[in-house]
Amino acid sequence: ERQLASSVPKERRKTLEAALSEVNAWGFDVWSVVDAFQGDTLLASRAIVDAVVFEARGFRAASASPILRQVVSKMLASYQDVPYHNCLHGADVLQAMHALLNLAPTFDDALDDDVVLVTLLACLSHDVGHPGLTNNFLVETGHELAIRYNDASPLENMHAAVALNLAKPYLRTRPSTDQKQNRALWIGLLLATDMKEHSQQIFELERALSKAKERGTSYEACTPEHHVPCLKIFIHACDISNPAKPWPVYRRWTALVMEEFWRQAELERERGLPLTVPARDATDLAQFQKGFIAFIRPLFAAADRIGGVDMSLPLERLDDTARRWQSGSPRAEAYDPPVATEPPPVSFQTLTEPVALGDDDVRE
Ligand code: 8BR
Ligand code: ZN
Ligand code: ZN
Repeated sequence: ERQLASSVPKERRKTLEAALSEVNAWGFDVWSVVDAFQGDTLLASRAIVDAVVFEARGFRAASASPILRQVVSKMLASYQDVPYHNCLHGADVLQAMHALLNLAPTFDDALDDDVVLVTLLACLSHDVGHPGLTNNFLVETGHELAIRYNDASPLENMHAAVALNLAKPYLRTRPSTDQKQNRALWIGLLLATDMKEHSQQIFELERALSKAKERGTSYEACTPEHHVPCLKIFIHACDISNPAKPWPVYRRWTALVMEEFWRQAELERERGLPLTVPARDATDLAQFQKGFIAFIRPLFAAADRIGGVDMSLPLERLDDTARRWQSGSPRAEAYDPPVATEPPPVSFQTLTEPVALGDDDVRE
């Protein structure tokens, strides 16, 4: 099955097999797969997606399989080559979703196969075309994406539009009522990855949890009406789950997320804009990460209170990560980020029907 393994030198094949054998676990190390492919993130991402979707989840039996493979390839290829928001992040969120569903087996079993597959593909595609710049930057600079989406979550709207366009060949293999439902689910999941919705998502979940408690019951993931709300919580949790992963895995993601921020800060500086992200020469990494972890922890804690969902492992990891920053040791263990080469592209051309807005991406 693993044709990909043929592109890996023999001496690294064992390492790859060993790494992929952990693909069902929350502590899965994406970086060992990347290392086996000698840094080729596209090949590594393909291998991870294949291991989850076609092997662990067994979707190869689906009659749509060749179409599905093609859709997966196009999604991976539609990511840009930016430090953090590249195809590996998409594959990572897909694997995290698979692992989180494994930690919620009754919920997993209650979901239709169709829903699980759409959810995994939504994870894979949730940041397609990401230019490595924040919504805030796109809006402040009048980027073509901000113009197209009227300053309203331009990234997430673009991810959803591009992803659903690429998904058409797969969706068409389904009966027409499923097509509509699948499309709605996919869009809903992608828009739920908007950080702007973070606090509202927690607020609504906590309200649902306490309402159930007042009634003397618990809020159960398996209840059919709760499937979609829970999947939205799950995709958002997976999207920001790096600090809830083992330290060495988290540390490499953090180097990349910071590199992307630093490049944006350089662009902001060049344009004389106020800095909205930390600058390379002025980042208190421990402080920044502790702040981020404190911000995201309530989501994992609330999700843990959903009946049929076990967030204790992610929560333990999250607390472990926070403790490591607290104790001040991380500097010694710091992962050296890759040296900055080129700034990220500021233009965007993946959409099939670009809006004619003139040649300038960005107002000077
Ligand atoms: P996206 O991946 O959909 O962009 O949303 C998650 C956001 O959370 C990232 O853009 C990034 O701003 C933030 N984030 C993540 Br993920 N990990 C982070 C980290 N270790 N430190 C700070 N921010 C982080
Ligand atoms: Zn995103
Ligand atoms: Zn993301």
